[in-house]
Amino acid sequence: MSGDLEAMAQNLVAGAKGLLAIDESIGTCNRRFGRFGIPQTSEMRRSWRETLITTPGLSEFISGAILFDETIEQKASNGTRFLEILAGVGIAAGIKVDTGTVPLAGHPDEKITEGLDGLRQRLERYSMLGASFAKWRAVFAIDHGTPSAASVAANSNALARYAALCQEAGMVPVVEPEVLMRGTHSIQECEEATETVLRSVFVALQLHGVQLEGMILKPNMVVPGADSPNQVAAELVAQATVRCLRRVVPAAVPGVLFLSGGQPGPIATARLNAMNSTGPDRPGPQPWALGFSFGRAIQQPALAIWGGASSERGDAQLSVLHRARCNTAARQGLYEPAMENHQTPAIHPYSAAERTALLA
Ligand code: 5MM
Repeated sequence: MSGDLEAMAQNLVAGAKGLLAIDESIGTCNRRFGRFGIPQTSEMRRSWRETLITTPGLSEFISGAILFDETIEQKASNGTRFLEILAGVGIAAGIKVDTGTVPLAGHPDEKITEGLDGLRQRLERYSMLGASFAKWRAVFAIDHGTPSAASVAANSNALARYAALCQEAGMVPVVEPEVLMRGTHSIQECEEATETVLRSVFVALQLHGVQLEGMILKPNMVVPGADSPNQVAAELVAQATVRCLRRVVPAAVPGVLFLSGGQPGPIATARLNAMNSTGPDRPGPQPWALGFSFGRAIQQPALAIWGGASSERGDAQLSVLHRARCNTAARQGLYEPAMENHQTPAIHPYSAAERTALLA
């Protein structure tokens, strides 16, 4: 068993920090830019990622950033490599290594994630560049008859092969099986599907000899479908999520860092907080750290502020810092919705004096 992997995984969850997912593929990033009329160019994507990773004070709340192949060798406008910037503030660099999803043969409504071909060589390159962890995402939609046993088995096997290759390369695998929020399903249906998927993923991980102490799980929270008429309180999401995880996630796994999956930032934060709080309706302490590896729930408000304009960079960074800070509070059960009111007016989480200090 590699103590290095275990230590690296522990570092990713230490200090109530979490991961910042900025690994959108070109298509996804462009779609998100499109909503705000931001030019869909390589230079704008570089500039946005520069804005995110140069946020002053980010490392107080963020332990690692998940990058994309296009980004990992990019530089800030002053010529400093992104990887150097991250290392300079003690943020670990990760890399998305799946190459996206395609329809699963025989199951045209479902997806299989690709990227295993040549992965050993790609991991070697990313590791040489300085990445210490990697990420692979599998997706499962809840619908009539889905997720099917075939898609669960095929994606679990791919996740396990990816994770084993990562550990062989000395990198921590972040294993991301995502039951999508899209649809009208109930929270119970989500719990059932999530349990089925996670159970299968852990059987595959153990079959492939993946060291559980040296990995991170990045699942969805157990929530009702985005279009379900039966939305529920944060406490219910926390109870269902923790109940589901306790049935299937071995205690040896150091951290469960949730994806946000399209939940608005403050809602994802409140749900995470409920999982980490104690009290009669709250789940209480668990064997693994319960944290965050959010993309949209940290980036979205900031992206709207930035809008592609360098003049808005400072305010966008304050928004990133605010969401990261709220999520770190939620990891400790210390988040209160009133923390959102510190944004004046609606976007600024800090006083004028704090802003000046942060941007200095
Ligand atoms: C589920 O998406 C992951 C977490 O982001 P959210 O918190 O926004 O849900 C995210 O890391 C995702 O895997 C990447 O953005 C890559 O997505 P694409 O669609 O570009 O492969």
